[in-house]
Amino acid sequence: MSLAPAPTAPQFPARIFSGIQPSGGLTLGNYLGALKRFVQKQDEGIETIYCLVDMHAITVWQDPAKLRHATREAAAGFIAAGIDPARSILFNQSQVTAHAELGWIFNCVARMGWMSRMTQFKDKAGKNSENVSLGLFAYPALMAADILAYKATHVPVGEDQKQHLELCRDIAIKFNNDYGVNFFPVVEPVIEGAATRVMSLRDGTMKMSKSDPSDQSRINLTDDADTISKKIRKAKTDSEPLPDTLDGLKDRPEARNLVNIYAALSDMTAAQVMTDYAGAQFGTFKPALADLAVAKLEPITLEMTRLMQDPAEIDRIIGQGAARADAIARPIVDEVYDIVGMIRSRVV
Ligand code: AQP
Repeated sequence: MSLAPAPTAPQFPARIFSGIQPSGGLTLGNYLGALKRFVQKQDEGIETIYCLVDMHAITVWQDPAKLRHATREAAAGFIAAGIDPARSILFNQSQVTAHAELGWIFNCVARMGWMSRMTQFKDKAGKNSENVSLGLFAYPALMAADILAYKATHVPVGEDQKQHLELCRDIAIKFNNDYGVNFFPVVEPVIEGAATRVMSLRDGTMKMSKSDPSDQSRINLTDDADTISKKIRKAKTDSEPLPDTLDGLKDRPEARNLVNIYAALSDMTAAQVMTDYAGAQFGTFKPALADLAVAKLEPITLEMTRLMQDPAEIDRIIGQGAARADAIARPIVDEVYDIVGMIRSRVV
């Protein structure tokens, strides 16, 4: 699929940036909403930069040993899913200081009112908003820095990140206006596919999430074939057969979710799945979905396990990616300092 031009093109050539938090193991939601599409973009030959956003992960408490493990495991997940570190830049955020530096400048561009409207902050903070970290509140400004430190033009994400990308656009526009420049592109979200919002297997109205306390709510990319099958067979559904058309799934979120997952895994549309399974009971549909999920995910899981046996090699790959990312971001952020009026005269 070709990319819609960013509004400020052609000054900004197409460049893709996206990231995933190593705040736990990767889920089927991360795979279908993000990773699978990251690989498609790479294979279309567009310049692709993918980041394990460890600085975002610590906006909520992370045990240091688990964070290190999750970062390596996520890198292994990217590679096992088809990201080629020679063609895409793959690295962890904290190794490229441009992110934190530009993040601070964007903290001074973004407005409190904008940030207060972010639904993900409200969801994650819940009733506890006085007690969560300042970083969790500022998260979308750092996310804008992640993207704009590379002047990325397109950002493939799941549906849940749409509001953060709108804020990224607002930050770019305000920076350009405040300083009278056309420096940052106004990014285009790329939200495509049949599963832009994979829902929990226990509650079709909640997003499948790596931090959901119930492991039964999600499929982890580290789950073995048996576990994947069991989770799908036990997924919450109603007792009606599948209808003939998508319209018939309107008030059946759990059924709709399983159809979407089937469609995304098999590269079909949800409407095509309905045609194939019209009238089918879940006793038929769930085993078919379980077989499909195992066929698609098991090779990834096995390759992740193999890669995780050599953590030093993973560190080497993301270290090399960080050096390549830094070479792009450093001059951009240095130019930002200049635009903002900061003196850069340190003797090196
Ligand atoms: N359920 C989902 N369906 C579709 N896409 C999803 N993504 C995440 N969950 C789903 C997409 O994966 C990318 C990386 O997301 P993230 O891990 O950085 O943050 P998140 O969206 O907050 O994911 P989680 O699993 O819910 O993490 P926690 O529990 O740590 O907050 C994004 O493109 C996202 O859209």
